[in-house]
Amino acid sequence: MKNNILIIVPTYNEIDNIKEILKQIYTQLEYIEQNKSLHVLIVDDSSPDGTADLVKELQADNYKGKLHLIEREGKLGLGTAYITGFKWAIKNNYDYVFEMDADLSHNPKYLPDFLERIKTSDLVLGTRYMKGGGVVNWGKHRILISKGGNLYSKIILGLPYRDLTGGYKCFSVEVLKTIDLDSIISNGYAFQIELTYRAHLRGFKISETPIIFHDRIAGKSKLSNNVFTEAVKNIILLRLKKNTLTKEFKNLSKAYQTIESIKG
Ligand SMILES: Nc1nc2c(ncn2[C@@H]2O[C@H](COP(=O)(O)OP(=O)(O)O)[C@@H](O)[C@H]2O)c(=O)[nH]1
Ligand SMILES: [Mg+2]
Repeated sequence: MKNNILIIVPTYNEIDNIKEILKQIYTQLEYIEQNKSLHVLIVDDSSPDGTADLVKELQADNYKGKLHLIEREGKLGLGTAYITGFKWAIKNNYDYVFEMDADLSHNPKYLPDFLERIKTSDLVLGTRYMKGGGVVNWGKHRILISKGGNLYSKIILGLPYRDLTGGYKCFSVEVLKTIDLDSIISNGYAFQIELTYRAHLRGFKISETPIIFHDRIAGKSKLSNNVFTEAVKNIILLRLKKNTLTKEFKNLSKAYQTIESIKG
């Protein structure tokens, strides 16, 4: 059976990176396409540097039918960019959905590792803090924020995974269909943690694959201090909502059981 894979890449001012990331993704294509189809969806927030125009050129010239673009009106945040992408992926019947940054921090050479692991799990997390993983070119300050954020969320939410803040992930589409995407509260730094927490509470099998994360060379980071404040607050809010989230899940599985019993 052929699997349809979608890689969602959110962009804001990534004109210096977009061509190269697509080239690297599609270099993996030869390997992957033997039994799968691979498409990329760029979600661009009206980047003033013209990222979307370059994507349109590439759509016409290099990647006909394999490269898709959603343009949003203004910078609306990373989380909602992904939610827009997830809904598009569900509507268009993809089986596996990746999250990947445009700035070459997430090396496409790891795509086959994710695809191997997703065969036996529902969500695969690209993990920096495990054997074989790592971070290159990040200052001490950024490493501290990342490790601190991980430890904080791990303790408060009681999650066993080693890298909760990373944004290189592969979802089986069933996970995205099960999560109530419209009720996600985080848009910035906490978005990745919230998605994993919700998948975990819903009992999905989550596995980890090592990645080496390189800091961007071109363009600027869009992380601002208010996304950290959002993260600190939202992790607590999510913990407080745990019972509601779990109950929602129980109700959902009860509904499924009822449907199954009617069917069967
Ligand atoms: N569509 C969209 N993409 C964004 C937004 N903020 C960041 N991105 C993209 O999300 C990815 C990660 O952002 P980045 O600034 O590299 O974050 P960092 O690696 O944590 O410093 C990059 O591909 C950005 O272009 C946003 O508001 N909207
Ligand atoms: Mg980055």
